[in-house]
Amino acid sequence: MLSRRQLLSAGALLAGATAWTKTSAMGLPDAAVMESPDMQPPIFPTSGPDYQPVVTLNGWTLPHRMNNGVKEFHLVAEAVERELAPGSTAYLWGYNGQSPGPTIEAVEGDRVRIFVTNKLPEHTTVHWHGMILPSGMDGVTGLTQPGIPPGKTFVYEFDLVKSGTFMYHPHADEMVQMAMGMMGFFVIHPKDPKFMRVDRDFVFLLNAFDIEPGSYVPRIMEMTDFNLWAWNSRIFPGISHLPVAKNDRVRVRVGNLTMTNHPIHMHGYDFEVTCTDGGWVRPEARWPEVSIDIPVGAMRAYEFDAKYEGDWAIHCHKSHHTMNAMGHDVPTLIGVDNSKVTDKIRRVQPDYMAMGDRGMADMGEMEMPLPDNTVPMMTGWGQFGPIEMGGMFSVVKVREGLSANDYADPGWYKHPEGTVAYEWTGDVPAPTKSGDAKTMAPAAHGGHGKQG
Ligand SMILES: [Cu+2]
Repeated sequence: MLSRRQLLSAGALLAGATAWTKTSAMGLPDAAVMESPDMQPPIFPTSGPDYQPVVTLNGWTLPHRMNNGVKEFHLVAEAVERELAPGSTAYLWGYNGQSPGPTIEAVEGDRVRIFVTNKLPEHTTVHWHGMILPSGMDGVTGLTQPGIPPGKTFVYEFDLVKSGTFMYHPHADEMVQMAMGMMGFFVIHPKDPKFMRVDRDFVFLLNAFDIEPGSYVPRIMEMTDFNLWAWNSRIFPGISHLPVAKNDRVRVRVGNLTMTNHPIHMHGYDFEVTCTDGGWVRPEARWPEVSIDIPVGAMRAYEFDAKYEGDWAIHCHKSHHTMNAMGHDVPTLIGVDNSKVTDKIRRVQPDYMAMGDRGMADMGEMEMPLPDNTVPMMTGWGQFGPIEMGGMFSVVKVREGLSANDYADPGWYKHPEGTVAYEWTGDVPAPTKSGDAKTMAPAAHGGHGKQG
């Protein structure tokens, strides 16, 4: 009944990972299915106003078809297997083969018709968060429509009256369905191709799961103590890097559908919030930031000119949110001498390792036996050693000479000589190009910091 085949979509080959559920025989647009958790290339417009398409971290854009001037999309709500990071898979609910669902992209002024097929075991709806539309298209079970029963397809149809960044998610058994990973982005590009144009435009959703180490299904009743903090249902080191060409104008759009706020911090730059899910921020209303708190149920987009090359960390600044599954009831052992009790425990459990008496950094490089389907609490390697992160962490890689729309990983940054922190061995530091090391030392100038 459901035949899947590979095909070219909108001129872009999606890494051989898109299949389709053939429903066109029934008059519905085919439903594309993504089988890969990798970041897919952007889909450029082939008709209508030009725009710079977004790139979804570890995600993809839903292809559409034109039908008498209406853009038609087909979302399928269904159970999915989502790889959170290599070595860890979760059994979630999502759309078209993945959680989150595909990003929907269209243009201000478009009319869209979105078919939603429900393959879940219970009813669902789709709410179009932040969008201006007829009340009956708002997707709230009971209030604006009956739930879409299992096996049925409903149609949402409306005009896109304003550009911006929006989200979609169920408004039906919301606690369960969002805890299971049902959400996606809806980006409406401005009709004027020059308005708010950028060179690279990244989108990702913040989401959180409570999955016991060794198991696969989130605990849907959890309210606060989540153990997996994810971007687009991925955890570090499974999150895509953000490759950027030097001097690109870059936008990063971050939506929060978790149960708590997340201060997203990016190193190396200051930037300005240019869009919320309420709309574009006027230039005179913007202010500089280096961390942007993303409130619950909200979206913030920020922009910067990629002037500074390097490998710049981007992460949630809540330090527990850059950890993978961990026990929160582990006692603090800093300064405790474990050696005697360790000897005793090893008599019955020879693999036992005492942890935490010097801090937890040892976790970053150790190979400890873990339950199946579980990645270490802090992990990932950079060119200088273990990165000791997990959860909501990635790297913005700003490089000279990346070609436009090249999103391949450029590898680690080659730091110019003399620009990496180093161990002091008692030698007099050599003068650097930007000034004499001795005259730059504040002490030499009584703190005035004049440069020579
Ligand atoms: Cu956070």
